[in-house]
Amino acid sequence: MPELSTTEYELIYNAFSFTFAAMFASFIYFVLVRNQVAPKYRGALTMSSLVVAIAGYHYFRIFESWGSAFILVDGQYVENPNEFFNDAYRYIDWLLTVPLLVAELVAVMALTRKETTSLTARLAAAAALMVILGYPGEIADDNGTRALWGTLSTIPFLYIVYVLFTELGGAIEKQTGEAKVLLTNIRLLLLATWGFYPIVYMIPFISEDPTSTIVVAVQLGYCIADIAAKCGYGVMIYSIAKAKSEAEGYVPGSDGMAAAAA
Ligand SMILES: *C/C=C(C)/C=C/C=C(C)/C=C/C1=C(C)CCCC1(C)C
Repeated sequence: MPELSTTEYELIYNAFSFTFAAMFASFIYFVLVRNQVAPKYRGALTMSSLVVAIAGYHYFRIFESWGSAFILVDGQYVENPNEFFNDAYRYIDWLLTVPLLVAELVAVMALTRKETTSLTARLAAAAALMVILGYPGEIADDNGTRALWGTLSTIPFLYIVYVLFTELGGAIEKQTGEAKVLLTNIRLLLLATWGFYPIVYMIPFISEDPTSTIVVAVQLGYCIADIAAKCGYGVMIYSIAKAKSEAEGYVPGSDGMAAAAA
């Protein structure tokens, strides 16, 4: 780890703190709006809540790890010899949340059980493989190793994109009204936000020795991407579930009354 100026150190400190707050607030929101959608879409909302809960927990750990990985010496933050900044939290987080994110997209589409199982299994497996293959490159000291694992990780990534535009594309075409528009948009959001991660991953290729600017850019990049890909995406999943519920004539709160009347 290179030395960081107080501004650089604090920028990342605050970015982690903010991302934690965003995950925490999103969790409360997704839990509160869950009953606004028809029962068959609630599974997707539950997955959104799990994603931000898992990510919030990991951001808290990342935040703590950042806090203890540096010590202030003569106005500069230098690496603490007794603690290291643990990047593994981020990858463990992705390993759990990335498969859930693809699963919630499939869930909100309410396809047949067979289609749902097959799509979820393949997309979730590819997502997990992508994260596992990326990790050795992320922690590598040399850019050759980083490039090798990054390339391998791109293979399952491209598979996901392929499925999103072929099979899932076909299923989106069959949807109607507002839900169809929203589903087309969320697919673009997924592509844009997920596409941002490999770009951030490539920042260290700029130079052989990691400079403080590179460290800051990578951490900040991942924070922004995580907020968009988890909180923003979750809000869109909710909009889709809500639009589909309304189109199907669902009235929020009506299931409680139906149960009471029965
Ligand atoms: C909430 C976290 C999300 C949505 C994380 C997504 C991560 C990726 C799409 C990562 C992709 C990568 C590549 C395609 C190649 C380089 C290595 C990775 C793991 C950064």
